[in-house]
Amino acid sequence: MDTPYHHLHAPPYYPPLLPEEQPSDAGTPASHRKPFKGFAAILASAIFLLSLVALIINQTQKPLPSQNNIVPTSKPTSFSNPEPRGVAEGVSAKSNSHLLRNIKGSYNWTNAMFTWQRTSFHFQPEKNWMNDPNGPLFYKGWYHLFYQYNPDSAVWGNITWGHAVSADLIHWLYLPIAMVPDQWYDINGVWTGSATILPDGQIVMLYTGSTDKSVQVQNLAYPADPSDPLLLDWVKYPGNPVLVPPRHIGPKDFRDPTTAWAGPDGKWRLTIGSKIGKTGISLVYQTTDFKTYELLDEYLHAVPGTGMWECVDFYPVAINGSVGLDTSATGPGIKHVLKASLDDTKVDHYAIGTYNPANDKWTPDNPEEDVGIGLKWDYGRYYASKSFYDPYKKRRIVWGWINETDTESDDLEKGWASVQTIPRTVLYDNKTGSNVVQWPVEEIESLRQNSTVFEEVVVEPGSVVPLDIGVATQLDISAEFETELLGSGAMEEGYGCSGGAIDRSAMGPFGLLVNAHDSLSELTPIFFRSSNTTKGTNTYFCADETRSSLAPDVFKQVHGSKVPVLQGEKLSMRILVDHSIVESFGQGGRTVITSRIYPTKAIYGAARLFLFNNATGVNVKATLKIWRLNSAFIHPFPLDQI
Ligand code: DQQ
Repeated sequence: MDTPYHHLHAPPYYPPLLPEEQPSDAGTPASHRKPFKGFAAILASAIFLLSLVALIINQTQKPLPSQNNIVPTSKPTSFSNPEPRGVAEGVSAKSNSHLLRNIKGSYNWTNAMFTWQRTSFHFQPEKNWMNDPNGPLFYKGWYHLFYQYNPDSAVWGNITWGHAVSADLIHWLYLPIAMVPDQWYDINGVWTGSATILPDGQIVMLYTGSTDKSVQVQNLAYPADPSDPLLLDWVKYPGNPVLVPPRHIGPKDFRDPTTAWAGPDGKWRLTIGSKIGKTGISLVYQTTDFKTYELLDEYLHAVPGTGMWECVDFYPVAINGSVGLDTSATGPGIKHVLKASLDDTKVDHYAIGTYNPANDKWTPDNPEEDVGIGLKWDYGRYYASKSFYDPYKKRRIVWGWINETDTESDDLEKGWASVQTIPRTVLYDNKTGSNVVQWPVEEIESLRQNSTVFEEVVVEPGSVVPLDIGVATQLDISAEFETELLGSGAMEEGYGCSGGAIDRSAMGPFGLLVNAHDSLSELTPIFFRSSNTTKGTNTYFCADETRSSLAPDVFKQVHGSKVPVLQGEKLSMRILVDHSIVESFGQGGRTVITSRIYPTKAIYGAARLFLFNNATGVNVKATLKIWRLNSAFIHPFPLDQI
């Protein structure tokens, strides 16, 4: 349903978002100041006129002066070997070299820039490479996160299971590696897997191993000491592998077992992603003991043209309810979400549908919005997500891997790669009936420090308003927008996110500029754009990375999609800014966009926040509450003290 603009590369030089004037100073908190009117309106009109001039000039011209500040260097880059890492091992591209193939040049990164990119409250290891979240679970008072981890380097390879625990999903403590590739059946990597908690509390961990011959098999592991709340030691079942690829499945197309769910006959089921030709499929197995399995003839589901399905996730959601459901829940009032991570495009897609426990088949509610051809789980840099049911707070929580869009050589230089999203709760959206809503877990609010409120700030067409909150690198922003039509409101077709924040139309774009430099030479717009079409009003929620960094060796895209806005709803967004990660939730989490950005100037004390309105036909009135967020101070578990 979104346009395929994600293939577009940012132009090497770009026009300014708005004219390079000093932004109008209207961003004083509501408690201190009233929204600007008289003088500000004149100023805004002047800015608007200038912006029109700039726009006309930009249509016929050439680079922004600030872009010319980039001094080409002779630093070697990793472009000489564009073969994506991991292909030989039987998984697809795990690096981003395919994205960067057409980008020339490299940037003189400094250690200070790299250090600033590290997050303060998102989970990331102390160093080296991380990818998929694995086997999340809640056990004896601790949330456990395992993750694909290379202990030796900042690039994919030698994959082990990193491990961390937290009592609140925010303050994490690193633990020793849980599993390493040390058996013939996983010597090429302890790959992705999921946990199932049996009714008696036993933990069953199933994971994919890449064997000595790079065949993908499924293995069973369990805690060595179930009385240990930290689950420090893991035992690999001596009878591994418990599953090998069935005859009709490629040896490298069989991975990532899901959490198991119990059927009405008491048997457990689990599903494993694969493909037949170009058709993405999800195989279903039944088991009673997790050691022996029966493969069902029918797939849980298959979608032609979607390619290999990785990291399938499958779980129930309540049609009317505000709590999550255990993976085995079925019955009336329940729908099932099927999510697949599409290896070909590196995008997580999902659909909502009905699961029939009698034949273990799932049918999408809307076949035109089937898995892989409809909704994306997150429209930004996000992949390989995995959910789990939290019995403690009765909620379903999903994790996702935020991957890098810089070069491998830069990752090696900075010594780490990738971050996990803030864990998000997932609920069926019973207002629209067509999507889920994702929302940061409530525990993130424990990091909130002082807040600033801005009430009804008017942002006129073509203007930028600084929000006076000081340094803006760790924020939780909640914003609502109303628009006032100036004129008759023409019909417009065809406007979405793809043109980014400089593509002006009557009713957008408008929103916030995060991680923005005072000069506006670096900024990341998170915005709405509505258009009145012959079929009604369409609204898009978008994030434009194309001006997020002056560095040329970073892949920058415009992300986003249509977002449902119901009668009487105001436009609303929530944004978590954590240094180089921006997680944006549109309309209560109906559309979510994660951005990984690499500013060079808008960092440390120079990172600022602005409102902007680049629409031509509406005034925007914004009301915001902005919290500064504390750091989560993620550090090693003091094992020597227990
Ligand atoms: N990552 C794992 C695989 C999975 C892929 C290997 C998805 O099990 O298919 O690191 O990113």
